[in-house]
Amino acid sequence: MNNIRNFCIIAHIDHGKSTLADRMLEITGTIDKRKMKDQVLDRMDLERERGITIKLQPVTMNYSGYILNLIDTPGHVDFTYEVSRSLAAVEGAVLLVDASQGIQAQTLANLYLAIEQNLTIIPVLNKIDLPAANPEKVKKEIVKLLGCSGDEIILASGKTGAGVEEILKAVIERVPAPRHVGVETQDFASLRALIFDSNYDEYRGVVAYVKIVDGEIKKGDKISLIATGAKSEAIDIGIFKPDYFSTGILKAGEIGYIVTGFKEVSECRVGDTVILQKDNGQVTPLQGYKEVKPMVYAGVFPREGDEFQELREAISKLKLNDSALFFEPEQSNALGFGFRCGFLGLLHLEIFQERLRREYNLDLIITTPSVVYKVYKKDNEEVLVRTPQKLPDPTEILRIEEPWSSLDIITPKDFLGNVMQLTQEKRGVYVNTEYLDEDRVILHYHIPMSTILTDYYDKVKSASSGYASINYEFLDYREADVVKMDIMVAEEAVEALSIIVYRDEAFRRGKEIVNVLKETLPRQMFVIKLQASIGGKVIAAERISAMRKDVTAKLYGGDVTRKRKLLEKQKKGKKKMMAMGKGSVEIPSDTFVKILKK
Ligand SMILES: Nc1nc2c(ncn2[C@@H]2O[C@H](COP(=O)(O)OP(=O)(O)OP(=O)(O)O)[C@@H](O)[C@H]2O)c(=O)[nH]1
Ligand SMILES: [Mg+2]
Repeated sequence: MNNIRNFCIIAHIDHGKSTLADRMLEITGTIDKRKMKDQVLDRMDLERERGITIKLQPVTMNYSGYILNLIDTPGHVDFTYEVSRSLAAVEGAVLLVDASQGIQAQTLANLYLAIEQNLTIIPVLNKIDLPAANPEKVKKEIVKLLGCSGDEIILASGKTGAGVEEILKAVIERVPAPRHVGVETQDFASLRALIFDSNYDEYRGVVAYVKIVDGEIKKGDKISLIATGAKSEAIDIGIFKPDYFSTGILKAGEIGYIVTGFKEVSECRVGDTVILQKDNGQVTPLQGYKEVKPMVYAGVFPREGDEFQELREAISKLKLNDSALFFEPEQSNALGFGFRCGFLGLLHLEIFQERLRREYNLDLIITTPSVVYKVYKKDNEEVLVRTPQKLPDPTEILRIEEPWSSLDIITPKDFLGNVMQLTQEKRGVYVNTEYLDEDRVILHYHIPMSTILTDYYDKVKSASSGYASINYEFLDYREADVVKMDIMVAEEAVEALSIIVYRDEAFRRGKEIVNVLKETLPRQMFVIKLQASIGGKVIAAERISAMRKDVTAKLYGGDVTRKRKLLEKQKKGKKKMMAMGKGSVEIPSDTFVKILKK
């Protein structure tokens, strides 16, 4: 066990984690040269198309007599849960900082997560090949942040390969071998394996990604999970290369997978402990994970009404590979049976929708995303409102509270004014400022969660020419003056488009939404009225003009009567379609997110 080293690569988004992992895989000869491609650990098409990592990805490498288990992690704030689960499976973290950008908001957030887990941190200054790199300045930032000495920081480039061997050597020297908690004779101890991720594989079924903390597990062993009580047999066992590579055995300290043989996907949960059935009741569970709290909710309905069962199955399977996802069944008058789902942010929602479409061939209707409001009613009842439809009648409401978050913004001083003005406009409450170095600051604010989830992030980016970065987490609930706004298309309220808005922003938001609809809805044979209303009162309106099919084009010459007759017929047709109301107006799936981001 002394020759095992487990570590993650953590960093702010785009600071080069997956590219650095590429070089490590090459140096250690883990991946065949012919199979090598850029960011090879980004295994989903979606990750490759977007150029971002969405999923944690473990891989086992051999290097100068050591077994190195690396976990590549995402950098985007919506996928922080992937990072924290990875950190719980390892003893060290390589912290990358882009030498041209310096420390950013998720550098700090991910570093603090690693420190909480008592991990050994190896600071790396990455992308030193960039002409804009400023290693001396960034080095100072890191020294100040970590309180380490300058020589502990390794200078590297995932692009050229500079410094990469040095990082591997530092992992071996500085990161401790996986330590056993409890009994001295760990090799003979009872099996305890931490499930840090899972997946549904078409051929293998439910696969658990595990770190073996104590004992060992062999193919064919009878296993059980402590929390869910699920029992089964380990059908196959192996390591990540990064494809599944069967070894038939995993020992204390190692990271690998177990093909569980579970029939129900809900039996396998991240944070649970795998034990041998014979040890049932005799071993204590490993410390699991904090439940993640979704930041934003949306209704998810199949576009085809009869696909509810497929949707249920698909979401349950996807949940295995996306443990931050929350879902519960929901019924809507207009949309039928579906689910209310919780996400960590809008990108998470977008990825969820896209994965269901690609991996499960499901087309969805997603209602306008919303945070959770706490509604205190006059009859002393307190309700959590996750969807605008469930907001009680205004006459019943005493007050409403909304979630707030603590927000950290890292920005160059030059943009301080812009960023502060924007944040104030967005209802942010200033807390204080810290200096990162002579020309960069960390601003601390408190701000309503709903603001961040909408357009705040994009606006901060443009207010700072792209230089500022943000991180946020839930803080508390505070009173909010909000109302429900209905959106009518062709004079019928579209349930999926209702939204809860600040009363003093209702007019502006109403106008914005009908404009977005005007731009996104396809034209029809008839005029479509678009309206926003509050409590039945229209506050904004637009219309999409009719597409006029020229039915007379085929007619030759001046037969006026026939021409008139045809036009009459066309008019009638229009009426019919109008009567069908919104049933005939298709609303594209991405409209809902577009509205929120506007
Ligand atoms: N010049 C230079 N570019 C790099 C280097 N490492 C990565 N890049 C580029 O930076 C971009 C982001 O690289 P990734 O490896 O995907 O970054 P990441 O940290 O894995 O990103 P996320 O997983 O989405 O957080 C890509 O365009 C890379 O080609 C480097 O050392 N030098
Ligand atoms: Mg990546």
